[in-house]
Amino acid sequence: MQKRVALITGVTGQDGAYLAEYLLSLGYTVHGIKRRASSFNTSRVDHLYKDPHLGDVPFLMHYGDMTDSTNLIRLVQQIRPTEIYNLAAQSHVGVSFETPEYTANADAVGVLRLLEAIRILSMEKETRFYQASTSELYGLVQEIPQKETTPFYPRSPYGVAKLYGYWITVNYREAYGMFASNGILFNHESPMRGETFVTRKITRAVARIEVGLEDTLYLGNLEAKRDWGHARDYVEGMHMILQADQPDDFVLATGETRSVREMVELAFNEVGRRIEWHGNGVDETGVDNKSGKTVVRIDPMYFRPTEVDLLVGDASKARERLGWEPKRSFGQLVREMVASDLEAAKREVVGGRHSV
Ligand code: NDP
Ligand code: GDR
Repeated sequence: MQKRVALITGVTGQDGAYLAEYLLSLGYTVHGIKRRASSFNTSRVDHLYKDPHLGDVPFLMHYGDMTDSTNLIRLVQQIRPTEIYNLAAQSHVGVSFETPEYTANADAVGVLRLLEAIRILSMEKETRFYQASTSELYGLVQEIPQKETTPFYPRSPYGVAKLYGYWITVNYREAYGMFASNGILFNHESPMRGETFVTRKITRAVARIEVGLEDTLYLGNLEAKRDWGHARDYVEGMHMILQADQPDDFVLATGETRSVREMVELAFNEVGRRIEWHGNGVDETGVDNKSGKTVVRIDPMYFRPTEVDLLVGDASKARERLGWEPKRSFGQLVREMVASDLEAAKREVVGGRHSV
């Protein structure tokens, strides 16, 4: 059998790390692109990495950037991957309002650069391409639940950039016969989720409040509803999408939706605290029944100029054609995230950096 070689852009991110681990477990050689930073930024994949000086290692990392086509062409030429997973992106919706041009460069034109690299190198027939598309494409609610045929109406510079990424992937598939597929993934989380996304921000704050490192969790819109799954289930879906007989576009989702408010309540419940809500709008507060203290407050800074109110996905196509189904429940996800953050918070306390 032909050696399977994967190239993952965004390997240092949440999904990149889980996907690298999964593909290595299947016997792939995995190459990842990491960005140059002034400090170490590979903590999510350090456990997979072995010094290449030791000999033939299955996991290698290369410096690169989605904004540099010379770099992307050279890497694709050197690695000659059989599968490319394009996960690299400025992935924070809120931040995309602050850095719209950079977001478009990395998240939209970056996709084009990679597809062109495949084409310039005449690798259309040997390389399969996965594009990390998103439920943010649906944006303003047009249909519930959202599926592959639901019209798109993105609501942020991030969503608009990802819309280009989605369509350029479809276009290169149709124009050049490339095996290029979109995974339209609804939100997926884990203990490795970035600390500024709302689920991780909540579970981390719950843990730090519990051990006395912090007093208050500041949030924006509590009413937004999301379809939250577990990242481990979703990276397996990405791999399945590239193993299909034909390239195509697939929604991956749990089919359940919950508000940010419900997420807050559930996370605090994990440490035995029940939240009672008082007041309205930006003056609303969450008081915990254990301490009697206000532990949740609203900060208007976290509201977005345009919001996506409700996401809930229908993954029937992926279930029927790929046999994909999420295995982990929302309750399990929240429990795992709170437990992991609690362990980290306790280590910080024991480490003596804080007196509590
Ligand atoms: P993360 O933000 O955790 O990871 C993003 C990765 O992209 C990081 O490795 C980051 O590097 C890298 N990156 C950012 N900009 C560049 C650039 N210009 N050049 C090279 N690399 C870059 O995101 P997730 O793992 O959560 O998501 C993976 C992909 O899936 C993203 O494209 C995201 O938009 C998309 N997506 C995510 C969903 C989710 O719920 N998680 C749902 C649907 C889609 P660094 O570590 O240096 O910052
Ligand atoms: P999202 O995730 O925008 O859905 O994008 P995020 O966790 O950032 O927001 C979810 C919802 O929570 C509301 N919210 C807050 N969000 C953040 N980050 N911080 C807060 O303090 C806060 N308070 C309320 C938001 O307004 C929003 O409604 C994620 C990213 O991973 C994208 O890359 C991916 O494409 C989509 O999921 C699917």
